[in-house]
Amino acid sequence: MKPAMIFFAVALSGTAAFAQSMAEMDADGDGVLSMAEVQALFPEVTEDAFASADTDGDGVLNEAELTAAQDAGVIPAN
Ligand SMILES: [Ca+2]
Ligand SMILES: [Ca+2]
Repeated sequence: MKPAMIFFAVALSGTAAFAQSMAEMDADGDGVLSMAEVQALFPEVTEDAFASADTDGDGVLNEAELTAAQDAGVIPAN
């Protein structure tokens, strides 16, 4: 792949660093994070913290909820 094409691919994928972080945390690859997946990396995240991050209450964190929780400092960003 030519360098210009690699740049284009990275630009298309948006925030590459976040995508990698989500992929690393999502152990079963279903695109959302369960509390077990979050706690596997961040044992300090409590059930209450997870619940506050899970704004739609479906029991898992999607990308938007993860980003918001990391911005708010509820879940560590790395
Ligand atoms: Ca998952
Ligand atoms: Ca949720």
